This record gives sequence, structure tokens and C-alpha cells, in this order.
Amino acid sequence: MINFRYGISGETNVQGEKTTKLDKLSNEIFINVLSSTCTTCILISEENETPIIVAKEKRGKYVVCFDPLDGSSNIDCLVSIGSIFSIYKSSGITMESELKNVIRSSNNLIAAGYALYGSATMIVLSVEQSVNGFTYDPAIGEFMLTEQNIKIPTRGNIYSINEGSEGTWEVAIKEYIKSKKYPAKGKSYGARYVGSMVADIHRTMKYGGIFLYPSTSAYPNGKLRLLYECIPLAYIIKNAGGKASTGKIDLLDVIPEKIHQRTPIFLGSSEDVDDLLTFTKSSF
Ligand code: AHM
Ligand code: MG
Repeated sequence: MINFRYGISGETNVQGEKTTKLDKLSNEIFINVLSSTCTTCILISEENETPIIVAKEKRGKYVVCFDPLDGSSNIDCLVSIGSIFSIYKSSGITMESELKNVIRSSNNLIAAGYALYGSATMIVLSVEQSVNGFTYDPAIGEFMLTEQNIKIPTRGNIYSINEGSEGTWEVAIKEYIKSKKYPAKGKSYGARYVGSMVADIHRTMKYGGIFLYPSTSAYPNGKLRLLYECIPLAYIIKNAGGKASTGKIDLLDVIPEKIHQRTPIFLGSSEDVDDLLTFTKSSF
């Protein structure tokens, strides 16, 4: 029996989570490829406790933050997983001491994207306020532009949240979900939750609706990490015409203080996020 790429690696990452063999392998690939392009200076990975400083002779001016393999709990059962990244431009060849200045402003964010390994493999890339999708064609080994200028519907009819944690949500979140399950008029929303953020966000972009990861008792500041999960996906969703919020402020207005900082996140169709904010703004 050959299963060398499944299962846990036997190591624990900086977040205290058990890493899988594919987490480790994909992190190594990201680091090796990015640092050999001669365009990057600092790499921030979900899997590394501290920023990775690219060797002096290969240093360029871009800072890249990435989650090399998102949705690790779905690897062994063959459910969709992904990779997420954001790219910041510094004014020169940034040193670790300057890192805070680069990542503190979303004005320095020049691109973000994700790869989704689903029924097909797709890279969704957002640069200069447009969002485009490239599907991998195995026959020629290339990514082809298959979805141009992606726009998210202004309203959907799906909510996406881990409902197992409902007992520990704030009242505003409970009330919002209740309003979608038991609407005063019209049809109730459907529920979909893959548990791989990339897959849940890709569906939300295609079909509309809202994705929520609020604070819970297990994760008082939310589970998802600002720099390599929330900011890139918020940037993409916003450039596709949607909205992203912490429940209080625009997600892209959060100033990162620590590289593994977490935040509650609510993002998707603009009207769906607006509905949610009517619940959270008065109580958060
Ligand atoms: P990971 O980067 O270790 O895979 O964790 C992030 C994942 C997200 O993809 C997903 O939205 C979330 O964790 C699911 O968490 P939960 O199982 O608590 O619902
Ligand atoms: Mg992740």
C-alpha cells in the first residue's frame, strides 16, 4: 500500500496544529520557488513562526504572505483544498525591521490570489482591481484564462459557517443566522460549509451569499489568520464587487500587529454582508 503523501507529518506548527505531510511539502515548494525568483525579500508562511528572509544575493522587493495548503483537515478525505497568497510591494529591498511598515497598509498590497484544487485546478488572481480565473489544462500543462473579470452576485441565498460552534457565537451572529433560516417572508437560505476556506470562498464568489468565521469560545479572536487567509481573500472578494468585514470595520482597514494575528471575518455578496452588519454594528 502506497500512501506516502497522506497523513500527519508528526510535527506541530507555530499555531500548535498538527501538520500534515502535504502541509510540509507545499510549504517547502512555496519557499523554494518564491526565493529562487529573485523578486522576493521576505516570505511569511502559516507554517513558519518567523518571517523568512531571502538570501541577500536573491533578494527583490516583494513581500509574499501565504498559506501553502489551506483546508488541511480535508486532505485525507479528498475534499477540495487550496493555497492562498498576497503580495506587498516595498519601496526597496525590505529588511525584517521594515516589514511592519510594508504590511501595515493595504495600500502596499498589489495582488492576491488562490489556487483551488477541486474538480479542476484553478488559480484566481486579483491585480489592479480585476479578478480573473485560470483553469489548469493537463493536456498542455498550462493555466488557461477561463473566467475573465469575475464579479460576485450582489446577493446570494447561501450562508457558510461552522454551525457546530453555534452555542459559543455572539448573540448578533445567532440572530443573523436565525433570520436566514427562519425569514419573516420569502425563502430561507441554504447552508453550505466545506471547511476549506478557499473552496467556501470560491463558491461564494460564483453563487453569491456569505461566509462567516466569527469568534467562538475555542477561538476568541476568530480562527482565521489576517495576513495569509483573511486579507488576500477579502481583497479578491472586494475587487469582485463584494464586501469583507470584521463585523466592526472593513477587513482591509485592520492594521496587522503580528504576523500570525487572527480576526473574525464575514465576507461575500455586498447585500448579504450589509444585512449581517445591521446585526453586528450595534452589538460588537
Ligand atoms: P488550515 O489553514 O490549518 O487548513 O485552517 C484553516 C481552515 C479554513 O480553510 C477553514 O475555513 C477553517 O479552517 C475551518 O475551521 P473549522 O474546522 O473550525 O470550521
Ligand atoms: Mg489556512
